[in-house]
Amino acid sequence: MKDNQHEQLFTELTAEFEAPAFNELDDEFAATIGGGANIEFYDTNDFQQLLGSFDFGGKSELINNDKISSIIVRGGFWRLYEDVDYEGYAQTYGPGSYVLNSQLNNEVSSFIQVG
Ligand SMILES: [Ca+2]
Repeated sequence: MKDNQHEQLFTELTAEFEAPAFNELDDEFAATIGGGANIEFYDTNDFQQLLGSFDFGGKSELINNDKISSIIVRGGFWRLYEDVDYEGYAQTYGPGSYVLNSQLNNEVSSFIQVG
């Protein structure tokens, strides 16, 4: 990579970091840089390994099935389900930071915004 290309990439990343996160529903990995979305999913229980983030909507079958261990909610209310298609054990989360309980830790397969 030439230096000018590197610089352009850095500029783009900086711009993305400063902009409000807004992600396509089918692109769970688009927002691994930046943060600030309404909900963020993390692989670890300490909010360190970002799996994906969303500003609205939901997914009936997560790409990161059975991986989520902690979440940060900045806006709205979100319901996380143990099974795909919004079935099985579920829990609703409002704004805050949460380590998932043993029934959802590494078990979440779908989620949807409910408020
Ligand atoms: Ca995990």
